[in-house]
Amino acid sequence: MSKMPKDFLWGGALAAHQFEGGWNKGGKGPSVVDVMTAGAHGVPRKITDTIEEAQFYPNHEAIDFYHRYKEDIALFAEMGLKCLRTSIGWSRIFPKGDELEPNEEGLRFYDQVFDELLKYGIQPVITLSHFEMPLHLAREYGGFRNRKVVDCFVRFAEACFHRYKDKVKYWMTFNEINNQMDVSGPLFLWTNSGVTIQEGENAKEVMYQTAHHELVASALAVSVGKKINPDFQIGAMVSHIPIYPYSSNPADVMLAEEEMRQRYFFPDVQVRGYYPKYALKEFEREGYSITMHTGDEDILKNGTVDYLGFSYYMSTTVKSDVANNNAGDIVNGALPNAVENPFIKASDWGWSIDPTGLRYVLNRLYDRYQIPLFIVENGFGAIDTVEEDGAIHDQERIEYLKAHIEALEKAVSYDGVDLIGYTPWGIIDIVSFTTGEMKKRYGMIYVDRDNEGNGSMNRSKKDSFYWYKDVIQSNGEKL
Ligand code: BGP
Repeated sequence: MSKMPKDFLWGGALAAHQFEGGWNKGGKGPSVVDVMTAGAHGVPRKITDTIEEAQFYPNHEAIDFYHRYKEDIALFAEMGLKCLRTSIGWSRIFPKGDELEPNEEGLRFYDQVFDELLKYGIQPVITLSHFEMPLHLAREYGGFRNRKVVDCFVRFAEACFHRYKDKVKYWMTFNEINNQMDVSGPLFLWTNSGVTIQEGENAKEVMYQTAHHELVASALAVSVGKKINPDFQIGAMVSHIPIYPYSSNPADVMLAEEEMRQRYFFPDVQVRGYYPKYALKEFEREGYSITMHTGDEDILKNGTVDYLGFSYYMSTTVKSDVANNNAGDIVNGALPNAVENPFIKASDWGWSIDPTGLRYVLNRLYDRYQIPLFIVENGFGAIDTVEEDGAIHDQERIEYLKAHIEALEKAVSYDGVDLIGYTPWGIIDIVSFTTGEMKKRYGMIYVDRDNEGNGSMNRSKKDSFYWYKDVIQSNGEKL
């Protein structure tokens, strides 16, 4: 008897700008990601001023799914995927972002992709904005700091909902909308493309104002979507990294509780439909002046989500009596009191490996929101070795995924959590978002391409490809 519901959505996760390539094909306009240089571990990517055609940008060609989508989707079907989470490139549909009519060629590309997926019985699970925005909106409008961009986003959402209303059921509005809470790190700028903080402005106040516009845009999109197809399931999507207290010292426990507010603020608004009191108290205490229009409260209340999608990679730990010793660490940058957790190991990129944390998070989120959850990212970035015979024995990745699937199965079968599906991140090797590298590989399908863009682009199956195929076929019994 399987622990998992028979209709559990075993899938894989991707994001347009990290694998499609075709950055200027089919009428697509430049996206903010198209001007992001490659970085490295601990070396943040840079956003340049202009697109240098000649200069290699990892996202320009990525793994060329744009031209190879039939081959790749056939491989996903061979794995037995029930769904594929990916995103729609906003600037494929609205090249500049402020046009009134969408780009037909861009819409047609996704028609072809979704039809190919559905041919194999693979459900598209679609994120509207996965760290992407047309460069024009970022540069000329200043991103979501400008309320006018709300209208541009809702127009983009409406065009997608109309076009794909019979092909896509599961949607999400913004990917990891909560990354911006870390206003000190580069994630803030990436998540909030185009937002600039002027001399003397308070970064957090700017962030909350920008966030308000995004939260209104998300809620409006939900309301519009439900009118187009009441069967749509539209979710929020957050990066959820639990924060543990280092000890039973009440100061550590309370610090962890307070820090968790930066993880809960966005889903609190998107799931419940109103600002939590702790945030209003912060605005009052810090003297933040957030411009909200009359009617915004009703928009938020009427645009609550149907499920909560989240990414889970790691946990973090805080200790109340240490100074900021994680400055510059992209993941812990926002946690000035972050310390190593002596009970768990980390990956080569410093991301802690904590499968129990996934069961913990599933319980905390389900208790807090009492709506279905969807793990839309989980994975192990690593350097893979191609053997002489072409085999790729990625046993570490298999162990990581096996342990996390055991944890989610316990949350479902033992704790009673309502979980829709599980889509491991990077089902095929793609460009790493934080570093712009190919060498940080998540895939169960290898792509012959390196950080400099060299390689045949040929695809090959790693050991994890066959392992995951068995997991899906056995509905999670055979791990
Ligand atoms: C999440 C993003 C994904 C993906 C993932 C892995 O935050 O939603 O787009 O990039 O992180 O991160 P990376 O690719 O940097 O290893």
